[in-house]
Amino acid sequence: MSNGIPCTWMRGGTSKGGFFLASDLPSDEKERNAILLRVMGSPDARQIDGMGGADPLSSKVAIVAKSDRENIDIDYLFLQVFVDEPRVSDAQGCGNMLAGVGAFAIERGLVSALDGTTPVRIYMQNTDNTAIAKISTPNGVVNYAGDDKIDGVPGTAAAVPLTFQNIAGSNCGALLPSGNAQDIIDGVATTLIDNGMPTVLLRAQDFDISGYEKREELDANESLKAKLESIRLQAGPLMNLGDVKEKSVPKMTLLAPAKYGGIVMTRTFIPHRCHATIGVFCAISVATACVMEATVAYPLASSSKGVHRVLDVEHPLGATPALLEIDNGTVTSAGMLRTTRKLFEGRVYT
Ligand code: NQM
Repeated sequence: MSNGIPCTWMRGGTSKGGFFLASDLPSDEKERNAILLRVMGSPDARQIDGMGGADPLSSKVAIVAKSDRENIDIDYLFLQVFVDEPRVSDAQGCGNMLAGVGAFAIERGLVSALDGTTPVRIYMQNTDNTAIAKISTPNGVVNYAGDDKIDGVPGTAAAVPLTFQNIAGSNCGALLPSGNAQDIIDGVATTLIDNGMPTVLLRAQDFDISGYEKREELDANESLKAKLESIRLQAGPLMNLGDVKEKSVPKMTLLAPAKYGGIVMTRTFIPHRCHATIGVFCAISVATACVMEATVAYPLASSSKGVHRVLDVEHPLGATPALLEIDNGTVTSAGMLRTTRKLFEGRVYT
């Protein structure tokens, strides 16, 4: 590996990380993970000896390959490289990094671009689900510039609309994996849900916080984090995830009434640090719970109506709009608008 590995650094949604062709990395998982730890500079809280940004949201990897599945263009494997632990996990997907995958695949010649917009059909290996990303490709060339804005990212860029089907139970096997809309854990009412991301929903008020605190304030609240971790470790087996001590799922989302006209306010631990915004699939899971009557989210959520709903899931830096299609009270498909930006292309040295 002394000649380096071809790699593109991209922002995908509100996250950022390294995008690799699968063919440029070893197929042996242990060998691959050792390389990715070196690439990011983990384990080290500052990731000073690597490309990682000392934050779980900028210590992410997308591995992309041409797919041989029917009606699918590319396979996408997401890996979370832990910042201060020597661990690489494929236990979750990532809808933010997903926003960069289509553009990367076109630029690296895995998908032929159309003139205008190119739909890229993506198989998400982590969850065995598919997504369609629509990439702006005027004259058959990827265009990153545009007028769309997502909260948590300065400026504007070209929209990357993402759509998903059948993501209920993506990791847990069922939308409500415990079979209940509410479970009491450590005396606290929770909703355990997976509509794309295993998520534990909790009422902020049950932890004597408002749910409107800043990310830094929550990250410094050790007693809150200890309570959340105790609940998380018990929720793992109830969500069919087994022992989650060393996993980045389930995510822990604290809810409060919306403050800016959205559906609900959130603060999400992923799972040990508070997210700067909220993940794509996590927002979809939260929005889904907001329209299900028996969940802990429902009484806190603003009301919403219709078959096609845009539910603004509020977070520390604004809101993430989850697009839900609802048939007879059941969420049948979901979508989200993201943007992406290519930051750097070259070789990364290990
Ligand atoms: O939920 C962070 C992110 C994510 C995941 C995390 C994500 C999703 O914002 O789909 O995008 O929850 O670890 O990148």
